[in-house]
Amino acid sequence: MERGLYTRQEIYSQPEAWQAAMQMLAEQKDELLALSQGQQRQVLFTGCGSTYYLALAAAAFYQDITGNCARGLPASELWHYPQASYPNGEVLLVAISRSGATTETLIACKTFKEQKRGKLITLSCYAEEPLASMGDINLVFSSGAEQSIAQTRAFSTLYLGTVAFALIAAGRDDLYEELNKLPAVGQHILDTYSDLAKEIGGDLTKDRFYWLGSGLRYGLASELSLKMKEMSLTHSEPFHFMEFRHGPKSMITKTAQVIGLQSSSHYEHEQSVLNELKALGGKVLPIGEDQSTVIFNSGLDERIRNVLYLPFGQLVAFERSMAKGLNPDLPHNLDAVVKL
Ligand code: F1P
Repeated sequence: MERGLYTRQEIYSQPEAWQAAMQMLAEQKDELLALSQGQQRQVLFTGCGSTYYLALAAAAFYQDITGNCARGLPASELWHYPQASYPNGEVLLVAISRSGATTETLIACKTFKEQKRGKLITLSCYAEEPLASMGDINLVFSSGAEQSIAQTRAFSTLYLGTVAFALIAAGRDDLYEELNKLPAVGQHILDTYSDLAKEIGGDLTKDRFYWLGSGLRYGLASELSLKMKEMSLTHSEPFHFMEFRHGPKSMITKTAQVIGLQSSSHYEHEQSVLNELKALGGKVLPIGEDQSTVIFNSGLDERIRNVLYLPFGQLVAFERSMAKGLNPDLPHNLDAVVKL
């Protein structure tokens, strides 16, 4: 089997997977609307590994767009530390798992239901796995299903699902419709920047990667940093942009690569962090709507275009893995699902 075959296909087929997800969501929109019209003032998103980072990104988006309190927590925290995790009163739990079979996520959902804490929505990729029949609503994104161990297509497709759900809950039909434009822009990014991803990922003189993302993008920066670790066994860490000055910048060397998930709303502050790191000798690469190196040019609302940061970052991790002679489909020491 050719090295990286599955991961490559999964990364490049994301636009089609997103399109299929939007079609699937259209069929469940009324059901989601009915559930979100209850008193869902407190929402918890949960998952493990990639889907925990997804929970962080989804919670930030949900709170931003609905104004209701939302948090993202690892499923093991809900299971082991319920008192530190759950607020008082009714909660809407949104559980995310590519496999639908991760033990920690299943236990968190089971105890949530037994303790009658509120309603449960599940997002996963396999209808026949246990999670997909545990919720009050179960969303199955089969277009995100994957052969590889590290999540790429599954992550972005499930993330899009949480974004769509939040827009439904917020009654933002205008932004919901805009989501349909994402696949074409995603395709454009993949077509335009694959060589650059190969150049950045293939430069083995770099020995450390930092992914900067704030607000709605911190969970996404965390996921891209995880991709770098899983696929390419490289030292990699995520930070909020402004946090990087508060200590982590001491790690900047000539062999450091910083990738910034740049916003438009705080462009100046974020760019000044990148400029500072460049002056210290690091390599910087900003991704963003229009004033960056990797440019979306989407014309979409800033809050709904976040999924577009993912394909380029995933490609950098993939290319680094290939350049190191590793197989991105089969990360070191990892299983596709953690079953306890
Ligand atoms: C979550 C996950 C993956 C990770 C790993 C083990 O799985 O942590 O993110 O890459 O190989 O499982 P899931 O619950 O989303 O299926």
